[in-house]
Amino acid sequence: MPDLEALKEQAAVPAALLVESGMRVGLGTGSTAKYAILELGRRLAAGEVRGVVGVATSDASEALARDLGIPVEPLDPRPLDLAIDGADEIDPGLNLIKGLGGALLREKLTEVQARRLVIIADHTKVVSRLGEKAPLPVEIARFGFLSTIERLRALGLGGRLRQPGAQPFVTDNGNYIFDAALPQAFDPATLERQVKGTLGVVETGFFLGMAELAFVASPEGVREVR
Ligand code: ABF
Repeated sequence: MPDLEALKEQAAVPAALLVESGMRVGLGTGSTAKYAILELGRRLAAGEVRGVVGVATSDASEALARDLGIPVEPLDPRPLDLAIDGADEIDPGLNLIKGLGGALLREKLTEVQARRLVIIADHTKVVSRLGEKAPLPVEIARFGFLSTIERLRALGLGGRLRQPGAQPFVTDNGNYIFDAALPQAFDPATLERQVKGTLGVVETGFFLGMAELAFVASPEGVREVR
């Protein structure tokens, strides 16, 4: 059994090495992105880079960055030089499913503004088609959420409201998440349009055509996927 924590760190470190002085960097969310933030904090503290500013994709990543002394600014309309984030699934064309960590809306808002989106992952995230292992997280408004779920089911999507305990999971934006089970065969771009066009849907976890590069770590080493 490979040590997944070690692999996450091995994927994250080369991505953090892409950060140069003066860059504005999108800081991802999740257990892999955490290692990129840690490495960036280390590089800033060591004086390897200066004047780097982070734009965080979650309250948790913002808190971690601030703890490490990385200045954090809110997202504004200026482009980001680079964003580094994890993913739940990566297909051969670098299309992604994200959002099992619950931060998909802020991630997409941030990463769409990045000149380069670099994904970091261990090898278990690589799939031959999206939906192979993970559901598609869909962020939906709380108001009328049962009606929204009915509309999603009418598109042929199975799945369930994310509810880890007695109450539904609530995102940083105050919304719920419907984890949609994807059909065997579908066109991601078409399904993205249909789901996004559904009343009550705020955003989906499809990140299609956004990533430029992925560092994928396996027991054999770190592979670059472009
Ligand atoms: C975020 O973290 C998400 O988009 C994705 O859901 C998740 C991956 O988390 P981990 O690296 O912990 O597997 O980037």
